[in-house]
Amino acid sequence: MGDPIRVTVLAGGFGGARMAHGFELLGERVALSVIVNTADDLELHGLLVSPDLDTVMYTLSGEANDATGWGVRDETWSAAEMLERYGAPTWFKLGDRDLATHILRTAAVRGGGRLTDVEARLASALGVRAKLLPMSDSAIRTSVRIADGWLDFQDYFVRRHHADEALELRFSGAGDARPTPEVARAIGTADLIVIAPSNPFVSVGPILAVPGLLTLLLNAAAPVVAVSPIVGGAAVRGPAAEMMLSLGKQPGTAAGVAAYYHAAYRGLIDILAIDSVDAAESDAIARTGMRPIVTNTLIAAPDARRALAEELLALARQLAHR
Ligand code: FO1
Repeated sequence: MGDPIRVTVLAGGFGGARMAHGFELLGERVALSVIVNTADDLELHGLLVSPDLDTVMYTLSGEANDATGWGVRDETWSAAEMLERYGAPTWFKLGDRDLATHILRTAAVRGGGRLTDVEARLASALGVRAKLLPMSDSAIRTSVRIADGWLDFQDYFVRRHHADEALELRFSGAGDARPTPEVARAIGTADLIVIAPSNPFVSVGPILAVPGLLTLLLNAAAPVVAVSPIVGGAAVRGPAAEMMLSLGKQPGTAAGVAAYYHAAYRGLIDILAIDSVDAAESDAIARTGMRPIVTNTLIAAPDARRALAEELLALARQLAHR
């Protein structure tokens, strides 16, 4: 059994967590780092909530609520019911078990700790093997401009059910942010870098907007494989296809994903994994300079997640002539 393959996944919430879980399921064969978007984060009832970090952590620990795609399974809502009685906002639901995460994260960060350090403590307490790495330890927050003005991300995404057309994005705080040393190391030492099937605009975009992070990726020795978040003209979940039109100015298709990533991050992506239903788009994708691989990218079931991870691992070995 050779050394573990060092895999670094860039992930948002839903699709990103599932892709990362596929690699976590490969156990000792993989030394996994997951660089997670933190621009969805919000403060609620005085607590710091990091939805994508928590979705990845719960998914990798096997405790995710797969039905909702966020939070913990077998959750109870006593605290939320009490908050409701007090007239506190409850449009963004925090379950009782989930609250424990926010309480400890908030205490650690308010006490001067780094988000990276508290995430490491929480994740290892839940038995997660992977290194869960916030893209940056300083606050970056996504805002979305819709027809009648700017919205905080969760207002757009949850309160208004991402029903508004997204006309522009802003990542406030990005200018002052830097990749953490752990993020830089995870990119610099990787044998394989995977851009998960997350929303290219509001999940992958903020990660690549951290000053210096894109340069680290462009200079990395490892091949960069992206997995299309759009399958058959639609996102598995969320507004990625609609945003591909309104923000990416590309068709909401797998080929549109390739064209957008090529235009926005030229030279970053070596390989784009698309689903079998989009096989006909391979030539259009190849014309962007990315090598298309056609496989099953619908990874709702753990077996499918592991199979896709296996396939990308085999690809990494091939590319590295291991
Ligand atoms: N999404 C919802 O649609 N409704 C919610 O009430 C909600 C609560 C929530 C609590 C914790 C958490 O980690 C995620 C939560 N999400 C909820 C999902 C969240 O908006 C998304 O996971 C990301 O922000 C987008 O990837």
